[in-house]
Amino acid sequence: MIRIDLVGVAEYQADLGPIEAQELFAADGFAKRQRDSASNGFDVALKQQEGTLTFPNIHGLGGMDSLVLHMVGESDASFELSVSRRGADAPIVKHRLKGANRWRIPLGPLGRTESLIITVKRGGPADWKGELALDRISFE
Ligand SMILES: [Ca+2]
Repeated sequence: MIRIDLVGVAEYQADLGPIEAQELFAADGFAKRQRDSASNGFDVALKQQEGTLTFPNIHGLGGMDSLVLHMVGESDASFELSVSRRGADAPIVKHRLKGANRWRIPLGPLGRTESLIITVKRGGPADWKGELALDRISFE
């Protein structure tokens, strides 16, 4: 796929294909990491107990209702995932998940443009050993 960058900084186009996690607008607790097996050669790895990733102004979401997370990591790493709209107090969803996987997270009907914050929190001290990273996100 040829990716044509039609949007500027802090703007994403969800209907053109997956959004690379390393193209995030802002991150806290995550670090960009080079990885040959990752989509486009990079992912973002969680370096602390908890981290957030901000993707503002995601366009092209009309008719979509789910976020798909392409995670990388240990199969037994458990974590809490929450997805929020930027500026909102309460998350749209909060789930306990386990393992690196492709997770499809139902969010309910999305507006044409959304600004989302993804929060990942490790399950506990035992989960510190496992690596946990996000390669890319997409919407369905
Ligand atoms: Ca990637």
